[in-house]
Formats: sequence, C-alpha cells, structure tokens
Amino acid sequence: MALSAEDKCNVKEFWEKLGENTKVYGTEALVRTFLSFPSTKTYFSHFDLSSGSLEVQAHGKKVADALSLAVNHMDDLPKALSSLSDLHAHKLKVDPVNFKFLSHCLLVTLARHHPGNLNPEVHASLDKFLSCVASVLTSKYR
Ligand code: HNI
Repeated sequence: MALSAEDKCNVKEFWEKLGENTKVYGTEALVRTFLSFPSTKTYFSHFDLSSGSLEVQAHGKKVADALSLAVNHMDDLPKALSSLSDLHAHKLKVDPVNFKFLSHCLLVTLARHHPGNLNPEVHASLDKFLSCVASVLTSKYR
C-alpha cells in the first residue's frame, strides 16, 4: 500500500503542527501501549517502566525522532529506516503484531492532543503512514 501524494501532504502538514511535542506524544503512546497491551512490556524487561520513568521518556523521544525522520523521507522509507529495520528484525526480533499496537496508541495519542487537526482524511493518511513504517521495520524477518 503506497502513500499517495495527498497522504504525504496530509502527514507532513499534520506533523509540522506537533512541533516540539512529538517526544511527549511518543512517550504517552508508549505508556498507553504498555498498559493496554502488557505483552509488549516483555521487550523492555531491562527498562524501568514505572509511570514517568526517564527511560520511557528517553525511548519515547527516540521513537518520535525516528517518526519525524520517516516523515521527512516518505519517498524512500526503506532507505531512511534501513538500520532501524535491521535492529528490530535481526537483533530485537519484535513480533510484527506489536507494531499495530504501538501504531494504534500513537493515533489515539495524536487524536487526543489534536482533535481539530485529525479529520477523517488526515486520520486515514496517518494510519497508512504508520502502517508503511511498520512494514519497513518488519520487512527483514524473512
Ligand atoms: Ni523500537 C529501539 C523506533 C516499534 C521495541 N525503536 C528503538 C529505537 C528506535 C525505535 C529509534 C532506538 C534505536 C537505537 O537506539 O539505535 N520502534 C521504533 C519505531 C517503531 C518501533 C519508529 C514503530 C513505529 N519497537 C517498536 C515496537 C517494539 C519495539 C512495536 C516492541 C513492542 N525498540 C524496541 C526495543 C528497543 C527499540 C526493545 C531497544 C530499546 C533499548 O534501548 O534497549
């Protein structure tokens, strides 16, 4: 499923509105994922996952920065995310189903903070974008 020119435009415009808050949203999405889908916590057994932990915040920022990078390279996600793809598939071996959980929680978080900007078209484009990112990060399993 490729992103159309309209999808790319919707995602870019929406992302620009988030400004410096992306790291806060990344962290909130992680917290929601760990609470709603507790099996995801097994990948982070070496983390302090208590509410407000600095490790979760630092990781939320890393995820958000990777998504910002992806927003800036929507024309070639496989190249932009190549090393992250190696990491998730070969080293971390994250089961692909978990990407749906995190993507869902990212969308819920963004909708909560930006209800006025997340109209149905932008929602659909963001959903496609997150799905494309997940597809790249899980593409090297086999
Ligand atoms: Ni993910 C590390 C980005 C989904 C488990 N992950 C990273 C890093 C980035 C990142 C960036 C840090 C790399 C580095 O330090 O070099 N992860 C993303 C993105 C998504 C994603 C953009 C999807 C949108 N990761 C997931 C999912 C899981 C996951 C769904 C498991 C539930 N990621 C991890 C783990 C690490 C990780 C585990 C290593 C954490 C650490 O620091 O030890």
